[in-house]
Amino acid sequence: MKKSGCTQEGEKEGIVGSILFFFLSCFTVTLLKGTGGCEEHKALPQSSAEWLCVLGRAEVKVWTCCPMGWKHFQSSCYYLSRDIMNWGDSETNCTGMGSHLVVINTGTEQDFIFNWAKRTFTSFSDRSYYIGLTDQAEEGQWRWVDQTPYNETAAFWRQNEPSNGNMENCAVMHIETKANRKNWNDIPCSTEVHRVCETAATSF
Ligand SMILES: *[C@@H]1O[C@H](CO)[C@@H](O)[C@H](O)[C@H]1NC(C)=O
Ligand SMILES: *[C@@H]1O[C@H](CO)[C@@H](O)[C@H](O)[C@H]1NC(C)=O
Ligand SMILES: [Ca+2]
Ligand SMILES: [Ca+2]
Repeated sequence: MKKSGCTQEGEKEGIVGSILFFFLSCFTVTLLKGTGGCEEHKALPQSSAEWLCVLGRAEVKVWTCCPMGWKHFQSSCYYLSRDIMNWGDSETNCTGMGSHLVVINTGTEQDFIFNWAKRTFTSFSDRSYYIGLTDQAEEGQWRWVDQTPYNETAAFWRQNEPSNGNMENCAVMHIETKANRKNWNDIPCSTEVHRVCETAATSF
């Protein structure tokens, strides 16, 4: 009952959006939904009660949704934290929100996150963000939290990083105005820094 109600609502919104799309080149709508809603939205963080949905180009007619406060890019939604935590707590916080620490699959994704964090960056102490990459299990064997195979040629380490063997087993993206896209650094996993979480955007 809940499920079909939601599907209908989704379709109705879609139709309204399609009609409005003829008048607006870019139309966004906020869908207000409670926790534990429709099955097709399971990928969204459970704690999120509000989602922001964007209608794709007219010929596609697909709604792509991210939780309120998250940023949509390609097929994912991203969360940039204001607070700081160690790497383990950062990953736990992301999984608690139905996501994981960001897994950077491409240079495009790397550039998007870097430029976004750089725009958000306000002080020198705010310059490190945990990503979902660690070699805690086995020194030198870098692993992504979602089991994506680590690809050396699609890694963006800063010059002379990763640097510190056993002492530094968790990766951050390091933001500085003069930094370029190669900005990863390995640091001690107990260090408290900001984090970037990623979850799949939901389309319907
Ligand atoms: C994650 O951290 C944010 C920011 O501190 C907090 O609002 C949220 O409740 C945390 N979520 C979980 C599941 O720990
Ligand atoms: C590794 O990354 C490079 C550069 O993006 C890409 O060309 C190559 O296909 C990737 N290899 C694998 C196994 O994914
Ligand atoms: Ca990714
Ligand atoms: Ca290092």
